[in-house]
Amino acid sequence: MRRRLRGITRKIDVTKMAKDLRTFLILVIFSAASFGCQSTPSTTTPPTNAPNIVIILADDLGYADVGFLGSDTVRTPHIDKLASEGVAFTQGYVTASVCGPTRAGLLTGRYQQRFGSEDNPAPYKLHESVRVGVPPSEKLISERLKARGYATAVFGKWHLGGERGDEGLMPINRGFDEFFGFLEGAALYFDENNTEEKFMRGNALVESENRYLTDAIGDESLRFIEENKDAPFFLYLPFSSVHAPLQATADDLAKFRHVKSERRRTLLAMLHAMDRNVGRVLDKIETEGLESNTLIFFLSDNGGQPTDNYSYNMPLRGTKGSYYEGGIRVPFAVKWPGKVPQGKIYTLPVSSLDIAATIFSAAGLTEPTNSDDLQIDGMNMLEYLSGARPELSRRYLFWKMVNHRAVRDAEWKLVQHGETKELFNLADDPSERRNVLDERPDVVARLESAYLEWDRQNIPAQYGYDRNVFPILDKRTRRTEFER
Ligand SMILES: [Ca+2]
Repeated sequence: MRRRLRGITRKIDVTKMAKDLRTFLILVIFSAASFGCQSTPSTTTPPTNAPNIVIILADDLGYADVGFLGSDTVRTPHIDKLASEGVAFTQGYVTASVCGPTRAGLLTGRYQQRFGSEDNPAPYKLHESVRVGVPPSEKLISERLKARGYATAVFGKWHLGGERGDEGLMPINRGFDEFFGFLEGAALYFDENNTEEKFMRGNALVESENRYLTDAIGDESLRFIEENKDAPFFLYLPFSSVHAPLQATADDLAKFRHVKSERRRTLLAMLHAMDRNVGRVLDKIETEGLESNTLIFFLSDNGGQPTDNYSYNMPLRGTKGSYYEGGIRVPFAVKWPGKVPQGKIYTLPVSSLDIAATIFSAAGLTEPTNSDDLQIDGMNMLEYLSGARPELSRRYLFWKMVNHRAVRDAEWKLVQHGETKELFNLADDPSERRNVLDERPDVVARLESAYLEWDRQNIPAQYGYDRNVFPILDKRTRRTEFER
């Protein structure tokens, strides 16, 4: 299997970059404050007609690299079909510019800074008692839906804790009935003998895996849907594609022979493989007659990194790891026939935090009749997509990691990288070319005030890579504790 891997060059094809986005769907606008929701008590009986829920998460897929946002070089027909049959967001944001914290926010529906999961799971932590990952005191979507009677599965990349052997933070102990994939931030796409000791099923390492990882995630998904088609299910699909390492099958590479840059060619082949498997999942849902009762989200966890995985973010400025738009604004779409509009392009800013809020509403967890406050930060898409929540235009969105921070409202965005502050008018300047910090001190003061009010509800980051900030080495070691 490894013999099929191809090498790649380091040259960026700038001409192709320029051509990549045929059109840029214009951005605009707005924001509103977070809010809390109430839920009914947990029950093991799902409500009548409880919808199936699918979250498809791409990894490091940049804003420029889907067909539905205008690219004519990628081949993403199935992802594009999903977007065309639902709502495509032109200003869809994630809560972080790197993998782990975005996932922590996504699966809790809360800003990850609320519970200290501000950085990727890392070897250093603040206190001896810290567990590196999303703390068990936070309830994940999977935990809430499982308590509601859903069948639950995650296939792909976890990156929410447990990678050094803390079993309590692994998927199987976080509300998922099934897990196939890996716990870390990246893995080989071909590793037939599991030499990295990353591929797992449940809580155990697998002996061998001869499938290309992206195809294996698709296979597992089809089996899971087949086995659970008669009960509501929650299927979380965090594909590792198109995160490095750049590895594709010979068949997929052959479809992009015309692309000069070998690295860009490999990226496109990896993306095409993910799209093919998205198509398999969508087809399975359709052929089983589940389409009208299945709520599906697609998004990327952060922007592309053109010098690493060769995924592009044009015309946005910045890359993965940055709070410029290219790091945090991502391809994002939702589909639920009859419940969300079909073929709509939505141009107001929305957040990955809204996914949990929408799911809890769809699954009947948000009736205002009980004391279990979900304490989520997102907004229910079903309300704002129907026009029932006009306050979306007054929303603020926030970002924070180490000494980087950002806040945006309807029109403006304040970015702070270290000591450097910049103000951009995103309505006029979506590519963030003109810093107008000195021209609008009134806007700067308002955004800073909103940020500080938000940050007062956060706790210090609990783990990270900087030993000066996080003095305790996480002594856990992985693997040896695992059964094989
Ligand atoms: Ca990522």
